[in-house]
Amino acid sequence: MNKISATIPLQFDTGFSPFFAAEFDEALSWLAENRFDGIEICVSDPKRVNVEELNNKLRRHHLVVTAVSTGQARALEGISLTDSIREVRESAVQRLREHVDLAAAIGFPLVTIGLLRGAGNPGTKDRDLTYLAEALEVCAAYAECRQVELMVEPINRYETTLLNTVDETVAFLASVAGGEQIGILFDTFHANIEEADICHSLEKLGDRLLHLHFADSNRWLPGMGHIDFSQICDTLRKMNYGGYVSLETINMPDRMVVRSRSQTSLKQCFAGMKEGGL
Ligand code: LER
Ligand code: MN
Repeated sequence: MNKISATIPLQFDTGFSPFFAAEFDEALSWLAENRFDGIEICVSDPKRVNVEELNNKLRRHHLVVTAVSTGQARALEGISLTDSIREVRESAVQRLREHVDLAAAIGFPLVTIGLLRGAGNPGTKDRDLTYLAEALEVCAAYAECRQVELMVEPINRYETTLLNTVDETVAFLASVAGGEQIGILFDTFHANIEEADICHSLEKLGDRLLHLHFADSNRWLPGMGHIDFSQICDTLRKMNYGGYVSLETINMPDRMVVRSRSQTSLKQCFAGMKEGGL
């Protein structure tokens, strides 16, 4: 089995976690009790994080931060890397720099570029991608100096017009100065909508794959929809994937079920593999 992690909000609530931000300490105990190795934290404003307190809590629970999720800044404040207003784009780039600084202070987790890139607009796609390339160029250079790795998450067409598939994302990053240093975060929920063959897309990524979000076809826990996770886990083993598998599901049927079934859900994904264990 790969190392496992789950999304937990640090400052503001998210629909992708069975814990509210105010329950952060309870979430850490739950992760430790359920033998998670790490935590993916949703952070909207990194400057307001008490780094010392966070590091102490993580140490007490023997947890590492696997990734810093950045999309809340757009959801809550409306900033994005592709906004039509230059000052707004600049504030999104500045925010991403602050996420990188936070990562450098809490053990160098990966930093996600998900919905902070914006939802895009079919009519302005070329312009939006130019803005995104300009922003990523600045952020990639900043992250490299601080030894922090960035990763772009292909996201399905109903949430953004920008970078829906693995192929599109890899080709786009090849056109960005410094883009070869940016990895890929692969979310099985998005991939189930956009990829012709989930396992083939994973294989093509090879070492470019830095992190995974696990959610089923309906975004419930793995095993509660129709994605074949045993095939995915088998592919990860063949790829010698050494990164984390992180749960990012909605709270269905309700958050107490998500809490009580998370560990079993992940175990079953890996137990279903055809050849041995990870
Ligand atoms: C959004 O759909 C998602 O999957 C998140 O990981 C991105 O912020
Ligand atoms: Mn995701």
